[in-house]
Amino acid sequence: MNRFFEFFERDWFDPLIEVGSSYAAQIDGLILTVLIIVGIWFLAAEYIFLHFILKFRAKPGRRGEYIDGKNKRHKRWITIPHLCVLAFDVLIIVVSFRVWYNIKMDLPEDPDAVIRVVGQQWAWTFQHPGADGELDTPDDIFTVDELHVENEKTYHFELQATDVLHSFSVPVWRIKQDAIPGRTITGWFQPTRTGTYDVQCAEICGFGHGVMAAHVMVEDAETHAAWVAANTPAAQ
Ligand SMILES: [Cu+2]
Repeated sequence: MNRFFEFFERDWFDPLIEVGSSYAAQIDGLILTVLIIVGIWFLAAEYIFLHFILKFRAKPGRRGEYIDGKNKRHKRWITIPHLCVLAFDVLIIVVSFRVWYNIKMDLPEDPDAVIRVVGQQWAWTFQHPGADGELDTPDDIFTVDELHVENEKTYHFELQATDVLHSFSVPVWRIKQDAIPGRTITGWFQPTRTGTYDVQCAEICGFGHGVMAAHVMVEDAETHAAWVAANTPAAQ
């Protein structure tokens, strides 16, 4: 069974959108699984549909027949696909639960750092822990629309919103998490590829929603340490 899951958890979508976090391939695998299952059913249904349209098309001398679906032979056209759909539903639930558990329910212990992400109309504020690795200390680094993280490190994030609903979305990491005023939502990620990537708001949050874009810079250890050193606020 594990080999089955591994097949779907490869970087299949990488040519379309980079796979930039430890769990991005799992999300892609889930999408691919659903796509294949639904795709096969779609093609089968269309094939049968078109086949019957041609087979039973009007012909001179043949009268139309009224089918009420009470006949056992006719009923099978409903019950057999219905049972198959239920079986595939169970498969999708099993596959998605694994992914859901790993990403949303199981928070890795002892993260390398915790960052705070605050959405407001219409910008993202990021609070980085600074050199001491602790949030809410004087050396915290605040940035607007620019998140800096170190590659291959495990992060927890505390997501907040100050005004209305926003949604913290980082496509290359396959993160999309709603931010809700009055609540702190904790999640995690582990970047696996350096570079500059898009952060967007994925929840219509007002007039400026479309321009609520930010960037995440995933840096190697050296570059990140240099950034932290250069941006640490002067001691008071
Ligand atoms: Cu927003």
